[in-house]
Amino acid sequence: MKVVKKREEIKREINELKAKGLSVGFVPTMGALHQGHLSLVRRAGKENDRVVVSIFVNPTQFNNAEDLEKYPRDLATDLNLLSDEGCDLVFAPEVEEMYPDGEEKAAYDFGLLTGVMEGANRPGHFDGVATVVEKLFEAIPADRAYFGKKDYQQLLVIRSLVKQRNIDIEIVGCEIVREADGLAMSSRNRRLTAAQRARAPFIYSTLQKAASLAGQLSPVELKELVAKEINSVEEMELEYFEPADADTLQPVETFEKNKNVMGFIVVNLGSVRLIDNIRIF
Ligand code: PAJ
Repeated sequence: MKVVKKREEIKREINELKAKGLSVGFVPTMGALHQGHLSLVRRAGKENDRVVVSIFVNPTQFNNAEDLEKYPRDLATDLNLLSDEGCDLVFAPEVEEMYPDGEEKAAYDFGLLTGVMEGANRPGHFDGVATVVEKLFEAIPADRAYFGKKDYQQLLVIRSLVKQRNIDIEIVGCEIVREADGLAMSSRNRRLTAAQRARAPFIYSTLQKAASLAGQLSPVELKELVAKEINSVEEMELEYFEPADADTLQPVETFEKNKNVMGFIVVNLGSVRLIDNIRIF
């Protein structure tokens, strides 16, 4: 497994593979890797001749200085995990390599997609994500790129980005990987205390409960129920629970037969911000 730090060098490596007729799968990450990330790496390995993973904690997508500072970083362990998975290339640039002219983000227009949820609650977040992903796609002209449905809104934003900018890469959405107790795997889970970790599975069990009651209860009633349940747990504070259309992400006012509805949730557990979602209708 080769570890590369410069954009020019990774681009050369990828272009050499493609010149040999080999397909390349790309998994962008911010490191602190867990089985969720590794499931994307495995899928990329099944569907492509070579796999490249990027590890870069992107400063421009954090709208909270403390979250950026406390974001877990463990490159040595990450490299061991990737090597065990048979990853071929790792791109692990420094901030200055990705942002030689300062940490600036481009302005994008994703329409209604970014007017809700993470777009509304984390101003500038998706401009930061799109900025870095566009730079990564430029440096890593892979055939396919793999994204998790845990960050479902991000997945739709990236699909919109490649369409708008005519980027020739297939975007593959991958299922959420959970701990045995249902908690969605996340790099941020490492920051939970033992007591918080023990409470955290309640987020997913509440989502499952919401899914089982959707239709019987209206979206407004479901939101009230989820807020009451989550806020009753020590140190848990609901940031949002939104029943929304799976394609447009716009909030739904009713459940209707021919409309796919997902429930999107963010919970602050102590100072750790946890995100999850489930198909509810
Ligand atoms: P990061 O949070 O490290 O996630 C990297 C990829 O792993 C994302 O596509 C995310 O959805 C996926 N992922 C994380 N946890 C998962 C889980 N439990 N199951 C399935 N997939 C999971 O998302 C980012 O980094 C950044 O925003 C990035 C796209 C790299 C741009 O900086």
